[in-house]
Amino acid sequence: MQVIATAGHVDHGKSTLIRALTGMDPDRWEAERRRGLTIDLGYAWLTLPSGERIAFVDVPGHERFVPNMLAGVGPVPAVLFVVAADEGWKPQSAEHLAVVDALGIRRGLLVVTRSDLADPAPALSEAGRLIAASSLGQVESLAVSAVTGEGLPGLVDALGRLACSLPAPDPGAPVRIWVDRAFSIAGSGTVVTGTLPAGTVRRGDELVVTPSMRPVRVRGIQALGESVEELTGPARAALNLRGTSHERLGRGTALVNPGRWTLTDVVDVRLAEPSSGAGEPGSGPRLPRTLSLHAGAAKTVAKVRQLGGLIARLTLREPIPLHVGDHVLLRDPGASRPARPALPAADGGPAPRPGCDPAVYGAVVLDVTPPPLTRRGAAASAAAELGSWPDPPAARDLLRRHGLLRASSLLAMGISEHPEPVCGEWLADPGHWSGLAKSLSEAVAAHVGREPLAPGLPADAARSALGLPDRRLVDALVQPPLRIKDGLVHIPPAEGSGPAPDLPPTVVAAVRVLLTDLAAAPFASPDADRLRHLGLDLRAIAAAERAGLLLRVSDHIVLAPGADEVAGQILAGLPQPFTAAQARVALQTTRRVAIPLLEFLDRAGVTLRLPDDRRTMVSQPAG
Ligand SMILES: Nc1nc2c(ncn2[C@@H]2O[C@H](COP(=O)(O)OP(=O)(O)OP(=O)(O)O)[C@@H](O)[C@H]2O)c(=O)[nH]1
Ligand SMILES: [Mg+2]
Repeated sequence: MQVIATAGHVDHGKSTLIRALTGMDPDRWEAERRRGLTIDLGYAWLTLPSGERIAFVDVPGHERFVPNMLAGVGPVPAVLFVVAADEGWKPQSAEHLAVVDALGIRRGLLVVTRSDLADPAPALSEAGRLIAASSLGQVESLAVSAVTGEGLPGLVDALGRLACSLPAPDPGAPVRIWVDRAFSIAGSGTVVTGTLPAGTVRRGDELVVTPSMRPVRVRGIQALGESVEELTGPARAALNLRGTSHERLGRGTALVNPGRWTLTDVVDVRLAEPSSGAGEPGSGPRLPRTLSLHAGAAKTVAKVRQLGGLIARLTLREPIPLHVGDHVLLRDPGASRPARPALPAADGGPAPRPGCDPAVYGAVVLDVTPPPLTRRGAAASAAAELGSWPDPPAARDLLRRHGLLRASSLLAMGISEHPEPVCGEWLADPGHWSGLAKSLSEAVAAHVGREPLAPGLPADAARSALGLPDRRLVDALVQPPLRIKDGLVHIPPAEGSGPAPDLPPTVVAAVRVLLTDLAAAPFASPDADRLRHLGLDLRAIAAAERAGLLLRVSDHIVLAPGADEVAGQILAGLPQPFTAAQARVALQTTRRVAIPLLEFLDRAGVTLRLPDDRRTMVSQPAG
């Protein structure tokens, strides 16, 4: 099954066309039939010659009912865009196209109706040009008359081609049925209808109703008037539910797989680029502070905080089940619209994008659980970070922002691919994880300093010192030379360093942490900040040197004992004589360390500085 929504200005013949195609009247209400005006969504379906079935969601064109239109179009992958031959492009043609564009809908047909009343050619070319500039791009277009039947067989063929061209979504995708009607049938109980964009729902499934997250059981499924055991999206579905009354369900609620969606009332989004001429590229449109937010068939109020560039934080009045990468639509219901939409320049200049409707903005969700923006400058740095994310964001991007995430949280954000967990189901950003390892060493060293006689830092204290959400993360962070025993994290004395009885335990602990750093990068001497952080002042360094725990190359450059010999061996491998720059590269260090180290080796008689500032080894090591 495919699901296609209509779109187009009021009275342009959408419902009449659906009736002519399907033989079913999408205007369900007596008031709609009496007034000849669609007020709410209508439903009808058609079986194509190929056997493929198309469910239509017929939307109202009247300006007053745009929210109903949005609920119908929100979850569908394709539209039937209707323009009347005798009226041409009208304000809600423009607004509906802006909606389609903001939602990122990429497939559709242009149908010029009422072609028995006027020459369809001008409407075909005008609408075709405007639609081509939207997310729909070039679409197949044709003229029909629902009254004479002219063009309808061609439309059925075009629908067949459209249906074939639509991507088949993953049948295993998480289920999110956007409810558009809920009622009660005597003898059956609660029934809801809605659009299922992707995934599979089966009889007997347990789903949860958002936003209450109350579980419900699927007692029965109907699709296009027939009972079925299971249904795969895209589809229109009518579900008979156990465990709830229809009053709890209504348009805007959704039925979702438990654990697969994040019910959220704060999201960070990337706004669609403003249309050409409406600002610098990459700079955001100026949005009102409060807008309606539409996602699927749901609607709520969003407070908008623009963080910078195209990035904004939306705070929603009611929570909605969302994934990273979802398209949402923001609309200013109060904005006045031009009586006549912008037309392409008479000189044949580029058509303005339909997004230039002042009242409709598209946005893509980047983060469904964004961290609070409390620090000074947090908004600007969030805008810079999120502005650089790809579309759609991946696990790596979210991990960089959040540091640590459970695989299940990531799944509820809509991301199933992720790196190896660091422990259990915890995933970590590599940079954040090595920072935590460093903080743990420091916390242990500081603890030894405060309580020299204590056997180690309790893992729970380490967890809270590092602000970790789970104690098992402490265990995973403990790596040599740190050890964990009986729930205590400690640093055993380094092998061969021997006892240093005259050194205060704070210094011993700090030096052990330093030596851990140096084990990984032997010539990356800690900088002044790191030394201060560890509480190692000049006196302490001198004492540690006397105890043979450190090699002091200069006042501010300290390395592990023996680093000078290692440096000598590396430098002997260079073509002689060598420059300071060559030495720096060979030692994989910075100028800050290389120059004092070379001077140290000069003083020790290992290297000789030549008049041209190059150096040569004084005595090559044997072998
Ligand atoms: N002559 C002629 N009249 C048509 C044709 N299609 C629709 N109409 C008439 O146009 C009027 C509006 O048709 P609807 O189908 O209700 O239009 P709509 O787009 O569904 O209107 P809303 O749902 O209110 O936005 C009706 O009076 C129809 O009879 C057509 O192909 N030819
Ligand atoms: Mg209608």
